[in-house]
Amino acid sequence: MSLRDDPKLAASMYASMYRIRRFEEEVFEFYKRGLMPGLAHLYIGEEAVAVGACAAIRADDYVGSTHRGHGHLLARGADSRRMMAEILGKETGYCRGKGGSMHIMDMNLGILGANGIVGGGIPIATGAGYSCKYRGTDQVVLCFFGDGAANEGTFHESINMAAAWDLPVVYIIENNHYGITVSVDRVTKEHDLAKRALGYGIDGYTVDGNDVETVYDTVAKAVAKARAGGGPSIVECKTYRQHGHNGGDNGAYRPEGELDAWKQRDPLKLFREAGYLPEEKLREIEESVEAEIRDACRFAEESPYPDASELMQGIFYEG
Ligand SMILES: Cc1ncc(C[n+]2csc(CCOP(=O)(O)OP(=O)(O)O)c2C)c(N)n1
Ligand SMILES: [Mg+2]
Repeated sequence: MSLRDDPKLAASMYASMYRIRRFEEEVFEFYKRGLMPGLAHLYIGEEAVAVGACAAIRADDYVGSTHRGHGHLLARGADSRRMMAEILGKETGYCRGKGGSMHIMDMNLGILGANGIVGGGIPIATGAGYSCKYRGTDQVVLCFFGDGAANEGTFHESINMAAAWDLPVVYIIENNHYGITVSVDRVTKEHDLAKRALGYGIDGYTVDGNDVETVYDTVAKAVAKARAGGGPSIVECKTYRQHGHNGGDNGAYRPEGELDAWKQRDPLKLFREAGYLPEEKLREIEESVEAEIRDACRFAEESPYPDASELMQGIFYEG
């Protein structure tokens, strides 16, 4: 499929990538002003992964996320106002301000939750895949996680089981080349992580994660297979974290020139250069997203914090 033939999809993908970019830039501003409790793990530079992948699934499918989850959630259609309010700890946020950046979830959107435990989302998404199969639906699960998480035990345990049971899960490795300050190349001898799929007897793809069209096409193929009962796949998206691990990390450990080289391949820049949409259309999208993000920031800042009396409410399941 070429995005050139589908300007509506191209426009929605660009809006989504631009929304994530602008949202994250504002999160960083709040962080620097001391208004955001916790850590700011920014998704800047990785937008094409979440947007390409989420465009390939249906409204009733599921998405599992990570500590770097804002982009996944926004790409899935989460409301930027409630997202920003949650990140600032406000009562109008997705979890009434008690989850914060790393625990946002919304089951109405099939979002199984961001997750502060590296690799923790992989078994949860696998369990959701088991649920789809057990219930006899044709739903699928997208499971996002990082190159660092791919070296956790949960990766092996989950994918081995999903493969053996043909569970409808697409495992998306966001290979942004770092786990905190550690380059993936230093801790992993085989740099194409999707090659591990061979060991599980499933399909594996290593793709350019900054090219939204390639991500979309590859994930769509894996989703179609999973939906038809063909079992899981691994899609490794090579991308780059343009900021430090979190807001307090200036990335001084990166080799000189690395960031600049990746900025030349920035996903939004690549989209613009590909010429999927005329320049006026891109500007129109940008203006509308700017207004949305301004509104989300204002909403979040003006919203109240939860009242102290509800401190212990909604913490444990009280079914
Ligand atoms: C089980 C566990 N171990 C360690 C950490 C600390 N930690 C937080 S993020 C991170 C790196 C994760 O790297 P990666 O999976 O590549 O994701 P990225 O941050 O690059 O998106 C680590 C080690 C944690 N949160 N959970
Ligand atoms: Mg990483």
